[in-house]
Formats: sequence, structure tokens, C-alpha cells
Amino acid sequence: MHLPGPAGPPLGDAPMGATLPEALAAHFETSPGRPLLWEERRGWVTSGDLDRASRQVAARLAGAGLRPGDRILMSAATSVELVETHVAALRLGLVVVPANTAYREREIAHLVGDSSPRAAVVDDPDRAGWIRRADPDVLVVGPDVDLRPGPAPLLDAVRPEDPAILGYTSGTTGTPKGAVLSHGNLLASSESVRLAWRWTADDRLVLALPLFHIHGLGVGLHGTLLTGASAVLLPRFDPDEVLDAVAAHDATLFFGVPTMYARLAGSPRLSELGRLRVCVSGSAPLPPAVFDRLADGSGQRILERYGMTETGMNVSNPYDGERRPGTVGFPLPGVELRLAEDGEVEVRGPNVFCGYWGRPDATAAAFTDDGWFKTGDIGEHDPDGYLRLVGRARDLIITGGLNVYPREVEDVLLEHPAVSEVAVAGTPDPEWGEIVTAWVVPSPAATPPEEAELARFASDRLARFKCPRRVLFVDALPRNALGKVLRHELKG
Ligand code: MCA
Ligand code: AMP
Repeated sequence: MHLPGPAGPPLGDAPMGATLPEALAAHFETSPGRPLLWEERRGWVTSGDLDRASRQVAARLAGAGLRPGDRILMSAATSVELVETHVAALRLGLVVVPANTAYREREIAHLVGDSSPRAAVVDDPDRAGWIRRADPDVLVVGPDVDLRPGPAPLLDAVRPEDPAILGYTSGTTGTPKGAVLSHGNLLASSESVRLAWRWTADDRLVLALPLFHIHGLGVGLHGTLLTGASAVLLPRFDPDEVLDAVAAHDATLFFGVPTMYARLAGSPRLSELGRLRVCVSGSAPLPPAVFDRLADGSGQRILERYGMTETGMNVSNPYDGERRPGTVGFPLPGVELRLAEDGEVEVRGPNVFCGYWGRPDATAAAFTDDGWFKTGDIGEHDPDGYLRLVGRARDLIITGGLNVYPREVEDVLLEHPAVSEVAVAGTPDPEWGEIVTAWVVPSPAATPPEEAELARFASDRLARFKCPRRVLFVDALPRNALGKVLRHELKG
């Protein structure tokens, strides 16, 4: 089945240029005095401030020898400095490699080894040390990029086909691959949600999502930059801080993952969410019960959408018209969508990434012969066309909006001498959506491991959000005749 995209008006030629840096340059020129970003420490920063600061940072990075196409790893908490450096990197044509600040040494070492960055921007001495240990040639700096400036480099000259971001995301193999997003991809994805959600320069977003995933970076930050709107930056999510920011800054937009909305639904101040023009949810399914509690308690009907690192935003509930809980709506402007025979969602459009960095085989496997990207999500359409995501073609746990691949966790737990066999799967949880659960068969020869010892072992090697919250000791794992573990038979 092949449906048109009524989630918004069609994607025409982007009004402000062919790339995000071009669009930004236009805003810098026409409205330098407009408030653009707010943070607690700095107060309001204008469009002109961001222009100047990003030029300075670009001159320092260029002075240190960075050239268009070089990778720059970025792993830091949200701050205006981080945004200035991100914008400097895009304007200079560097390829940004965002990395979760929760990653441990082995996860960071994989990213460094795979993407071979020339520089890294981090806000933590441990992470700085891990990067240097993985590759002593990487130039490691803080988010303020405290380096001597070189001569003013050429800026805003990137072409739509040039790579802009390597977004690391895992496959079933458990080793994260870098999805190459071009400048054209970034612009198409921001432009489609600008149109669909009626995002204008008068909007103000409360941005409490981290800037190291596409949700916060590609949707929240890039959308703000493209539209010439403004954003209040919060370095962490806290329901009170979000609602305080909404009130103090007359915000109009909030984007979050379902765990954030579940926490907002439990706040005694829930009704204040009703002040916002629109609240968008994504990264994981929003439970209809949470949708209803928010609608009843604040009048806010959350607009749920569906995206991926490889594609940016694909599908969205309509801005005008019914926002139907349990569905993700219709293809966004510019996005074509079809369901394969087994129900797998396939998409095509200017938002779809160029391929996995250095992995031609994985890239080929991710596309159909006729060029559609296979998302790995299973969908079905309501009779009137709303898309429901009903499952996944690959093993993936989504906890609090973050993806965890069971294989990666299993590989780590199997390194423990007292673990003979292990299987990891998600089990349902009202706050987190799913929690990571491990079924462990202890080694007969060793003393059975304590749950706490396994948790410590895992958290030395993996980001906290990937570590099992529950460990169940069992005598054997359910397997099929070929010996493959039957994950769907694992019940918490
Ligand atoms: C933190 N913890 C988690 C998670 N986050 N555990 C499981 N899943 C998580 N997502 C751990 C902490 O390390 C801590 O462990 C314990 O849980 C309690 O932390 P808490 O303070 O309650 O958590 P928090 O700091 O408030 O974080 C919850 C959060 C956060 C705000 C929901 O996880 C978050 O910002 N999630 C959104 C991530 C995101 O941007 N995803 C988009 C990717 P301990 O106590 O042991 O230290 S997907 C994407 O980009 C695509 C394009 C899309 O469609 O959007
Ligand atoms: P990531 O690879 O981290 O970008 O995560 C993308 C995955 O998140 C998608 O393939 C979906 O499985 C999931 N996802 C994103 N938005 C939604 C949503 N609204 N409902 C259900 N799953 C979602």
C-alpha cells in the first residue's frame, strides 16, 4: 500500500537555502538581534551572537588543522557553547559524530576507532582520557574550544550531498554503525516538521532532550535554527524545570520521549502543559493511557510522530485534525512510505540517509532493490490511513527513549566468568516503556554470581541505561531446534 502524505503541506523548495548553514546565514543577516537561545548561565543569546561565536570557533578549529570532511566527535551536556561549536562544525563542513555522555570506555573506543575523528569535544576528564587512549592523535577540547584562532576559514560552503552527521546506531550485530546524514538530509527533515507542525519564528521550544541524539539535535535544535525561532536550553529533564521554563519564557513548544510525558502526567502542575501551542512525542511508543491523562489533565493532545537516526522524521500525526493515540499518523511532507508484505515499514525521500560509514554490505542490506529504506519497524494502517507501529523486525529494546540492542548487553555479560549463558530482552514498564532484563544461566563450575555483582560488571563496561535493571537466574534458556534463543518466550 502506498499512501500520500497528509501530515502537512507538500515539501517545496526550502525557502531559505539548500543547506542548514545557508538558512542560518540568512537569519544571521536579516535578524541578528533576535533572541535565539537561552540558558541559565548566559541568559539570552541572539542570532548575531551565535554568528560571531560560531565564526570564532570555526577559525580555531581550522587553525588547529581541521578541514571539511574531517570528523569531530561531540559528547557533552547541553550548553550554549556546545551549540556554538556544533554550528561552527556544520558551517566549516566538518562531520559531527554525536556520542551519548553515558557511554563507557569500550563504547567510546568503538566510536573513535570506527569514525577516526580528528577532534573531540567533551566535558568530562574520563571521556577525554578514553578518547586519547583510543587514539592519541585526536585533538581533545572542551565545548568552548579554547584554542588559538587561525585565519578566517571559508564558511557555509557545504553542498547538500556533503556529509554533516555520523549518527551511531546499532544493528542486530550489536556494533553501532555510523549513519551518514548529509546536509540535504538534515534540511529535508527539519523542513518537513517545520511545515507539518506550523513551526514559525514566533515559536519558542523548551529543549530538555540531550543534543547527542537526532531527537534533540536534528528535530529540536536544527528545527529552531531553520525556522529562526528560539529555544530555552535545559541541561536535564525535570518536570518542574520544564514547566517553570514554559511560564518564565512564554514557550510554545515542548518535545519529549514518552518517559518524560509519563513523569509530566504525574506532576501536580500537569495543567500548566496546556499553555503550550503543541507538544510532540517520539522515539518510543506513547502509551494511549498517558495520552489520555495528559489530555484530561491539561487539555493538551500530544502529537505523536515517528523517526529514526537513519531518516530523521518520517511520519507524524496531523497538526490540524485528529491526533490519534496509539498511532504515529501520516508520512511527513517529502516522505514516501509503504508496507512490505510482512508489514515492515519502508520509506524513501530526501530525509533518508546516504549509507553506513565504511559498511557497504550493511548499507546494501538496509535498502530494497528498488531503493527504499527498510526501517525494521512493523506497521499497519487504520482504514483511514493512520500508521500504527505494531512491532519490530529486529531485536531492540527502547527504554526511556534510548535504544538498547540485546546482543551488545549479552556479549558483555558473557564475559563474566560465572555466566554460562545469557539472553537479554525488554520487559514492559509503566515509566520507562521497557526495561532491560537479563536471563542468566550460571556456570556450573563457578559460584553463582550475585545480581549486584553482575550489575557492577555491566556498568563498568556499558552506559547505565543499557545495564539490566532485572536479572533472573534460570537453569536453561528457551531455544528452538537450531539452538537459537527464543526471545519472545522470555517472560519477566
Ligand atoms: C537514565 N537512566 C536510564 C535512562 N536514562 N535507564 C534506562 N533508560 C533510560 N533512558 C538511568 C540513570 O543512569 C540512572 O541510573 C537511573 O536511570 C535514574 O535516572 P533518572 O535521573 O531518573 O533519569 P533521567 O536522567 O531523568 O533520564 C531519563 C530521561 C532520559 C530524561 C527519560 O533517559 C532521556 O533524556 N531520554 C531521552 C533520550 C533521547 O533523546 N532519545 C532519542 C533517541 P543509576 O541510578 O543507576 O545511576 S531516538 C531518536 O533520536 C530518533 C530519531 C527519534 O525517533 O527520536
Ligand atoms: P533510533 O535508531 O535511536 O533513531 O531509534 C529509532 C527507533 O525508535 C525506530 O526504529 C522505532 O522503533 C522507534 N520509534 C521512534 N519513534 C517512535 C514512535 N513514535 N513509536 C514507536 N516507536 C518509535
